[in-house]
Amino acid sequence: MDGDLVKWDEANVHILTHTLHYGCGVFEGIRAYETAEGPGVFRLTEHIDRLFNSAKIFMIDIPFSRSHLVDAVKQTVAANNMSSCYIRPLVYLGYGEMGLNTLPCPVRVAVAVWPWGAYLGEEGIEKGVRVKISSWQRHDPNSMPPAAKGTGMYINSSMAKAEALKGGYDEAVLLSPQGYVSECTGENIFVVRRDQVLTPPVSAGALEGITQDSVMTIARDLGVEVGYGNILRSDLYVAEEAFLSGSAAEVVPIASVD
Ligand code: PPE
Repeated sequence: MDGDLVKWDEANVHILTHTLHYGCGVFEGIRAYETAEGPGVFRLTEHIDRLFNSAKIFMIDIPFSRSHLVDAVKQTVAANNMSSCYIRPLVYLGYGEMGLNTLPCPVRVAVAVWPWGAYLGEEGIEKGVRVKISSWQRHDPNSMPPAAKGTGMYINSSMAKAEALKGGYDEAVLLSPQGYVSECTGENIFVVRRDQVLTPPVSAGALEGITQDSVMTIARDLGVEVGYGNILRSDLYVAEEAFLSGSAAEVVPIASVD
């Protein structure tokens, strides 16, 4: 936290932490995987770059350099002696001044790590997940910036997730205000049709996923036609295959839609 290693039980914040009240903060979700040379953090630099972009969009000045935060992640993983783990860098506005003006708030940075298994369950990976089109819409880009991974933006995801789970589904698919498929609550979505692989762009309200980019790179390497494109709800119904991607979820097949 803010440059020091802090014991789990002592990693606390004040009740008047600004981000707790107003949701203005940015974060990342990263995984470290077991390798022969110890834990390897997957695409760490890209995640830290996206964290800085998110902060820039919200006008939050991170009081550390990119390389400092890259080191902080590596040190936190090493200090916790885990061969693989999930990593959560969080930039938040601390206790200082209340009220909606974020500019006077102290900017605080923490990196937490914990073991996190299959995000959508082992069964999800093996059999695929059942998804539902949410009755909640994804953010309008002029009300919440989809390119930013902002803490408060996830209220939208959490409502869609709870609705889908209560309805007996595993995950929700959100549509943009324009009616295009945007993404899932914490994952990007891909649709396969006529040997073409498509995934929604940021303009449809999707986060520019790093796993999404890895999937596209691997597809291209395999000679598969892949690209960003607008997808309609009906494209999901007639798709030959569909899947979702994310750091926490990894790559998970979609078994059914609605
Ligand atoms: N869309 C959203 C809305 C999203 O939250 C994520 C990651 C993605 C797409 C995929 O992006 P990437 O991880 O770069 O491939 N969601 C993170 C948070 C999950 C959570 O429950 O917390 C994650 O996967 O770490």
